[in-house]
Amino acid sequence: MRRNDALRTGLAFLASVTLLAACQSTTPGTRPTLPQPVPQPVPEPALPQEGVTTPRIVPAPASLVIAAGAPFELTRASVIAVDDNAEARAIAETLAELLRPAIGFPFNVAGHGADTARGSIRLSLAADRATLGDEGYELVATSSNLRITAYRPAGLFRGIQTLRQLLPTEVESEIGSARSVWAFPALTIVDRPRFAWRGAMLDVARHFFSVQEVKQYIDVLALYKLNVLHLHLSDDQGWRIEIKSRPTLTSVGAVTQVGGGAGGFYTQQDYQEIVRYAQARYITVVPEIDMPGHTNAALTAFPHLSCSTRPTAPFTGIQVGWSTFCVDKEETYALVDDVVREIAAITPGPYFHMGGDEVEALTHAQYAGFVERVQTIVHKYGKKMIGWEEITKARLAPTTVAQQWKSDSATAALKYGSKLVLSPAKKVYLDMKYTPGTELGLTWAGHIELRDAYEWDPATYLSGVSERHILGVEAPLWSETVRNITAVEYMAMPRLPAIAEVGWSPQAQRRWEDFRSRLAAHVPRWHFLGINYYRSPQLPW
Ligand code: NGO
Repeated sequence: MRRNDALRTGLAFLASVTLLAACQSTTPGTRPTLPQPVPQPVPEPALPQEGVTTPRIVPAPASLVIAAGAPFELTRASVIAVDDNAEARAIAETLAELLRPAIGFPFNVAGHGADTARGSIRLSLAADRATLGDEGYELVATSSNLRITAYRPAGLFRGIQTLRQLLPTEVESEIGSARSVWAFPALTIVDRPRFAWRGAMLDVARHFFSVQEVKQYIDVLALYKLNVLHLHLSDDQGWRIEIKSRPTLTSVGAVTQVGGGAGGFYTQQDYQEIVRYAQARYITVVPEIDMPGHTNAALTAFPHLSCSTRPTAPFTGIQVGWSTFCVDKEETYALVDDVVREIAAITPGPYFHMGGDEVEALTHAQYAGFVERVQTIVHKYGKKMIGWEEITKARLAPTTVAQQWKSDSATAALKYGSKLVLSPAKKVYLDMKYTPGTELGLTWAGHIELRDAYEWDPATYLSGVSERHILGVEAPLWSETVRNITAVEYMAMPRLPAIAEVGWSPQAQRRWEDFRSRLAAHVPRWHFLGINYYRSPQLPW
């Protein structure tokens, strides 16, 4: 039968909805039977058949033009041809591993010169495509083949996420799908991110998350082209990373968490495993050691460095602002030096996050002096510093980044030539409840439904702060009420893809109505991937 080239928006959407109806979102808190959803055969639309899916890409590409002519279709003979470049080849293998289980075709990875059959995929690095930037790519699909071109390997990796989303959702299944046609319209996409920093923060201090759980979160970040994983590695309730020169930080400081559970910590080897897993997905890990406040766990190991208003003891509550290092003691800086040195040595990314938020027990001068000394230590170990917006009380280096979260105080960073990462709590704090009825989460910054997380423009959010001052956006997920990865996903999905689009897509391209219908088509994908989510009434189910 000849293929009808017209887009079948309605039919593709109908197929998604049918699949959706067969599944239910899971309540947070436990991970019951979700991880291996039973792939439901998607009923093929009656007429015209074909199974050519409509592009529903999140984040929206900078430019997408559907071409006339027959669709692109994968075939049993499709190969993945790739440049003679180790990184590009690894990306090609990643793509082949994604496609094989569901589709069942061999998808051999071949050299660039390979004589590629119809339906083949070619991944190329092009030195003359600098305009695509580090993460941009061009994807051209025709009835004969598909080509992804990038200037850097990261661009190829982002490009294969787009390809993944162009294919029917069953591509995410780990077992063979009944689908016979794997096709989407001929098109050209030219895409690159709006902001260089598109992050997600996970608080592993209030509740500890295993390496496996962090990897699961990284998988979600990768699908939505996020490129920074900020790990909040210490707080009053727990110190979560091994420091070999200071073993008591973990033997004493990691033993509990909010609510009194067992806590835990990453060995340096564990941390490096997370870093490598993220790196393979072109995601930079930014480690945070929060100081001088939020340090009770460290102070249980080094009580003589405590200038807190209450005695140090394991803390399992959620009150903030009361703990602090003695910033006037030299020994404090020796501890900070050891910590920064060891973490910097196992962190390939350029940043070290010093926290710096919510210090109520120090004077302005004491606080600013501390931040400036930590900044010097961070530089000594070859990293740039980032800290929460309070650090703008200190004299910052131009390379230091201030992370806005609650007010416009971050704008003080601009006078030092520093840039901002925007994490406005009212928009992107993933620990805020969606509605008053949400079981998990806090409410101090309000309720954040999907639309709230989506409808804002970083370039107009703070007066006096324009696009060029902004390095990017980041969605923190504080874990006072969030105990495991299923609960993390419940709070992150569907808001995290919304924030990913805020960070990636040109503002002029973003429309709420369009976004919500694109995102709704992703939900069956989450079912296949075993990703939990909140069933927002704002999505067209
Ligand atoms: C604040 C606070 C955190 C809390 C969080 C809860 C910042 C930067 N400091 O954000 O310690 O966990 O709110 O929403």
